[in-house]
Amino acid sequence: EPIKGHVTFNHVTLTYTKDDDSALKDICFDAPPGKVIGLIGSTGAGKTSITQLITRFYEPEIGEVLVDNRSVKDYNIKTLRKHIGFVLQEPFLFSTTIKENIAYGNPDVTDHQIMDAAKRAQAHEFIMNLPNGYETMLGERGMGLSGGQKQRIAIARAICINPSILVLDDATSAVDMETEFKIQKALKEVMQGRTSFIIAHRISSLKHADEILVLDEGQIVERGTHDELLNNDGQYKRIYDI
Ligand code: DCP
Ligand code: MG
Repeated sequence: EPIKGHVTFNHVTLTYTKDDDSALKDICFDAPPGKVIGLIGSTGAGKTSITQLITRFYEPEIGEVLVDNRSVKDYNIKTLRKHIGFVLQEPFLFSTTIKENIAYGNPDVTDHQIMDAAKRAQAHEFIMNLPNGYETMLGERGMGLSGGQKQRIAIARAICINPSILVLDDATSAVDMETEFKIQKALKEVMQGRTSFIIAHRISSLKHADEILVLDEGQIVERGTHDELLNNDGQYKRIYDI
């Protein structure tokens, strides 16, 4: 049956290795379908770990992770993962054609849908400017494309997969401003109607989120909208002022 994409964390604690401190401590939040959750905090704070619990790459030591009010443990893992799309800072690309890269994970997709996804991902134009267009062969890990172009291919793929839950892990770092603008536009398109988790170091990428969770050493130290957090005069405000 379809997944609406309602994600709930109930007192989640995650420990990677027994001797280490917990990477996540008592994390609670509720992300209703279609809402945008921003995750911010210093390196090692636990942002990526949160998203990897949704896909069950890891299991919490304490607490539970729910999708549509049902524990992720009760899902068939393949079914669950089919509904969750990832756009990562270092997108996963294969040495095959651009077309195959966009269609990856979605064998039933048509050429028309591939092109439509690429247009929405702000990728169609640069693809058409390549000598072989959609048939252009990529090298290992997408060699031949810039970081921003690879990201837009990954966004086009996510649009084709049509996931209910979307994770954007640091998707716009390390690109110039014009490219960032194009990627932001593409992301807005792919986030449409999906529960989205935006992980960012820069506040500009997540200030429109419905709720922002500020993480520090595995704990949520502040939460709220951009405006609420600026009024708090806490860690978020300090990141903003830098
Ligand atoms: N960790 C670990 N083993 C893993 C992954 C993470 O021991 N397989 C540890 C490293 C950090 C903590 O867990 O101490 C949280 O790691 P995250 O990757 O979740 O942290 P962030 O995503 O917030 O960091 P960054 O901004 O660098 O991506
Ligand atoms: Mg991370």
